[in-house]
Amino acid sequence: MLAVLMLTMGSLSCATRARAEDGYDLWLRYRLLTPEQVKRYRRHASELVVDSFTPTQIAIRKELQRGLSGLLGQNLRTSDTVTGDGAIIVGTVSSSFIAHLRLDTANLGHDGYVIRSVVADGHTAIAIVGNNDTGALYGAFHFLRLLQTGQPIEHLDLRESPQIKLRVLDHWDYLNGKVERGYAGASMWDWWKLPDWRDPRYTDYARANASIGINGTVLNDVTDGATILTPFYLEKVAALADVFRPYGIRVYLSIRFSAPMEIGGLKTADPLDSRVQAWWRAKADEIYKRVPDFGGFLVKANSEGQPGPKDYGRTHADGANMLADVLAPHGGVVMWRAFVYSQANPDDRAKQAYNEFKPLDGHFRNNVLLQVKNGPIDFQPREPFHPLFGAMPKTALMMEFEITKEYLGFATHLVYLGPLYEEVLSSDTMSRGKGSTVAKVVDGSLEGHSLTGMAGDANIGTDRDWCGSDFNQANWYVFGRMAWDPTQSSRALAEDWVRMTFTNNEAFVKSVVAMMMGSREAAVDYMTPLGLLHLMGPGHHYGPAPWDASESEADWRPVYYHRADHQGIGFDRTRTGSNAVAEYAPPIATQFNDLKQTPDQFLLYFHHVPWEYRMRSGQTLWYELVAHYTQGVDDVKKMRETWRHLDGYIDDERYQQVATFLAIQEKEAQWWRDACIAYFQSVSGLPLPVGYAPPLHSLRYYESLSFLYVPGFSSW
Ligand code: GCV
Repeated sequence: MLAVLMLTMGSLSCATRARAEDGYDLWLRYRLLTPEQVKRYRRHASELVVDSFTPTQIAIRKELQRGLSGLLGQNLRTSDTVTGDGAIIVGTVSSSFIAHLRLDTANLGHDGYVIRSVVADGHTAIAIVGNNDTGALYGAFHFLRLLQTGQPIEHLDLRESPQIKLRVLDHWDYLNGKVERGYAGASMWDWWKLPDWRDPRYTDYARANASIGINGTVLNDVTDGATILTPFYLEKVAALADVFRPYGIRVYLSIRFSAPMEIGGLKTADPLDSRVQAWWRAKADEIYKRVPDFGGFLVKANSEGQPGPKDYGRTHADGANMLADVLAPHGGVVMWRAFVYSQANPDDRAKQAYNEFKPLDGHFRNNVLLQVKNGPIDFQPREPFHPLFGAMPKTALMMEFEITKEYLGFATHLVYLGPLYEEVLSSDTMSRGKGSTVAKVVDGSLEGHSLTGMAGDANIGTDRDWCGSDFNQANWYVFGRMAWDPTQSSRALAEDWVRMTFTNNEAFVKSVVAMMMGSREAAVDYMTPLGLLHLMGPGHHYGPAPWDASESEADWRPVYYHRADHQGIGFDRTRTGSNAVAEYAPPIATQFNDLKQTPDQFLLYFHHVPWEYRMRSGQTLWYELVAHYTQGVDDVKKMRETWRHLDGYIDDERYQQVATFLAIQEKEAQWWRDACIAYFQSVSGLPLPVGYAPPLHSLRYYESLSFLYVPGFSSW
């Protein structure tokens, strides 16, 4: 009997462990620390002192209890006074209990916090004090992170406040449950069961976001239609807002510009029409009645077939301002997307958003943010920064990054996006002299804007691990942390994430961080090196198709972008070409205009270059192209090798999945390399450089591949 019981208990604990390590817990795993750490930390975490019972304070308490009991293996006493050494005191600057500690909390900033080692009532304690409840929540998560990553907590004196005001996830989720460019299952929002059933996953989603400072969520896709604005759905939206509120997260909605016609019975959506304005005003009032802290609207207008103000001969500013006016009395904002280009316009697609919006600088209301993608084309593995950054000083520009890996290998490729975000944010626009970085445009400091924002197109779905792979979680994580402070190092954030998600084992951390940091460059190399971009398969964007000219529109075709011919390759955007360089500040324009000064990584983005051109390395362009493609594949092989050596450091389930996904990545990297080399060789007519293996298959084979039901493509 005892044996049976032991067996059952054994398999139970295995089952529990397996379930617990399926990635659901993200970076909030709170597993028991080492005995030495537990001993060291327990002295500082014996009781939890709180004096308020707001929903956020209750959430803080729950999180600290959950975190500390997991990490330290002991439950915390809760009390309203300090009874001995080792108390953790949590509150806000407005609490009299906190005031009594006499901490310097001046100029803490909205949602800021301090974490200080203090003496309270004669006992040593740690005070976590927020400027408001949400700040205290952020402080609590920061405190837990210190323990999770093995930091000393003996003499704490930390002070933090977000550098960017709106830190938002944009979900490209449809009401029918699909997720555009989603590789992690279906939409998390179970619209059908809402508002009654509030899946506990919504709370865990809010916890995860709050732990990295995200304070807004746009629930639906920018092309989702108008139905979300009907009362039936607004009631459901309100239920989600209720779940997220204690975690400091506001809900926003993507709206369709033609909603007054689609669900309002009007004959027009002209923003200057008074009936249209009245309809939106009433709609805004209705929303705020249900969701008093509603954040506002996200709008994709006159872009890729979406309706917009230009349908009525009005400008983007007319459209945005009309919506801004109805939201302003409630404190809401409009996030108006600058991702516009038109196939009717023969000009270089890279120039079109700038040409459209630059003249509108200074024409937007002060509750409008112009949401600009990081690069001028569309979230490619590498693009130069968008020329609108630094070019519209009188407009609040918010950054839009893509977290979901539409162009970077979907769920399976290990590509850590921190270096991409960091590269863009640290780019110098030179718009106000040296040091005018994109980060300073986005955090408002360069041009004196207080309304600031950063949006990330989410990679989250119903998959148990949320993001389709364990390593994709790092991209959600790094987005949030960089939105909090856009000057942070992607390496340091990768390290935090690895420690919290896997283990503090130094050998593991070192190897995995190095692997993550090199992963984006590897993907650039095996997909689109030397400034190439947009070489992927049509529509679904899966795999290589540099030959493809099947898309209906010229600027959806890879051949539009690489322009390879017998002489050379690349898009001439110099002054004698499309002159896209002129959209950058003069010193940058001069640099990019000059073939010799253009960094290799942007070479073929700005120049059409002969195949035999001598690169900085002394090798020809053709040689370098083949070398980069090959390097990308070799780097993935090295990543697999690194991972092979890490067997045993973490749970088997996550280990095996990463190992298998890396094998997929190697296979697909090889495919990218071979297909691209086969195609470009067919155009250049040049022999492969000595020492480089020929593609595994013929060009015809690669061209013959076609794929149905690729995930994330909404048109199936
Ligand atoms: C939401 C790219 C993507 C689309 C996306 C669009 C956008 O074109 O492929 O899926 O649509 O960007 O950002 O609006």
